[in-house]
Amino acid sequence: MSDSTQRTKVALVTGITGQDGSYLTELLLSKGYEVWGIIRRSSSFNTDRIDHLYQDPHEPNVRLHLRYGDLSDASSLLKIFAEAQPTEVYNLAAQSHVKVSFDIPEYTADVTGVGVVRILEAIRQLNLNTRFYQASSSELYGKVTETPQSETTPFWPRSPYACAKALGFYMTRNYRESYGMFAVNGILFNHESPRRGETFVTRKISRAAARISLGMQETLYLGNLDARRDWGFAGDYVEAMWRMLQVDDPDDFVIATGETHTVREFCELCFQEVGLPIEWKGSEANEVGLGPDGQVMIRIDPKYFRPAEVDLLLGDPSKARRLLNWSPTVMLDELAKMMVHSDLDLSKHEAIERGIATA
Ligand code: NAP
Ligand code: F7E
Repeated sequence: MSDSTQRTKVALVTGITGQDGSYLTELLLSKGYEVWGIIRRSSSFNTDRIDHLYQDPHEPNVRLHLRYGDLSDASSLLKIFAEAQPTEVYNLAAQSHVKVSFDIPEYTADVTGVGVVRILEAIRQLNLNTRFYQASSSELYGKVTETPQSETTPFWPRSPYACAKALGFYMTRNYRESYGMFAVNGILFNHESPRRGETFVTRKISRAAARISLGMQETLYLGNLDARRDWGFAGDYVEAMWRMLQVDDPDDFVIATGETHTVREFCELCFQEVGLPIEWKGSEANEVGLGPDGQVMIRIDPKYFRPAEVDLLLGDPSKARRLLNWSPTVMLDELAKMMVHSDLDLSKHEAIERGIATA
């Protein structure tokens, strides 16, 4: 394939309505790209995160185009890819919740795994001169065999989600090797933001800390407090995705902060930020997080435990630092503050709307 950097930049983003899709689209539009986004049909609006980027399709010089499609439907993908003629494709769409993947394993395998094959085939069959980014995940390391984890660490997936991502990872690499496609895997460790879905643990915690401090919620129920994650900021990580498609030689990269922290520590940071330092009492399923007046703010609910857990993730981003000149700008302290303050604003706004507070 010839060098796509010679042509007008046209990016196609799947999962554009998600956390990363929204930040990536902002970045690409700021760099002058024309962006095509695939949204899936839903019975209610699912475009909250990109509404601020909406452009009237009837206006001249529109640079954001949205089309309905689904990763489970090859025909919709072929049609949109043929219309957009992208020079860069970012596959961010997925059933991305690890715990949910145990409940809907077949659907997760289809969308998160086979969906990647459908995209690679669309690119191949249409003979598109494009560069392809696959959203691979640190969940691939699962039951880790070494720490920190790098591009050479073996995979040991621990959930249907991770197994589906393994298919996507190897298919991406295989199309690179088989057809000379510019196809890369970003092995991204957890990344969060005020736009993170509310059922992922960081957002669940920042939102609860805000609401408990405002008297809008009594208790936060969590699962495993001792899981360790390498959490970064989504805004930093979409920059790395873009950089991966600008290098001369396609390759796979770990993107991480190089620090690991427990869920428990993230709770402490968020509740401290709203003036409710936590005292932990008890153990295992009976452990509770008490507030300054002895009130129970956090309880354990075993329904949030996973059939198989990923205990420890810590990434080594040195290859990305060296070859992409990428490094994280936001570490955990600042990330927790950013998320809590955003959730305080949202919760205050909601309280005013519901008539339980005044402006
Ligand atoms: P997210 O917020 O859950 O967004 C997922 C996106 O995929 C949403 O736009 C969703 O649409 C879309 N989607 C789901 N099923 C689809 C289908 N069948 N067809 C088309 N679109 C579909 O995820 P994220 O945090 O932005 O993550 C982006 C990607 O990176 C995902 O592939 C995720 O697995 C991967 N990843 C994430 C992390 C992380 O820490 N965030 C780390 C490593 C890898 P709706 O808005 O309609 O639901
Ligand atoms: O869980 C523990 C849970 O759901 C983190 C996805 O973006 O990152 C994400 O996957 C940890 C786990 O993220 C609750 O057991 C405790 O150990 O926020 P999470 P995840 O599973 O790491 C990877 C890199 C991806 O690729 C995924 O797409 O927190 N935990 N209590 C809890 N988790 C949740 N969700 N809810 C709890 O109540």
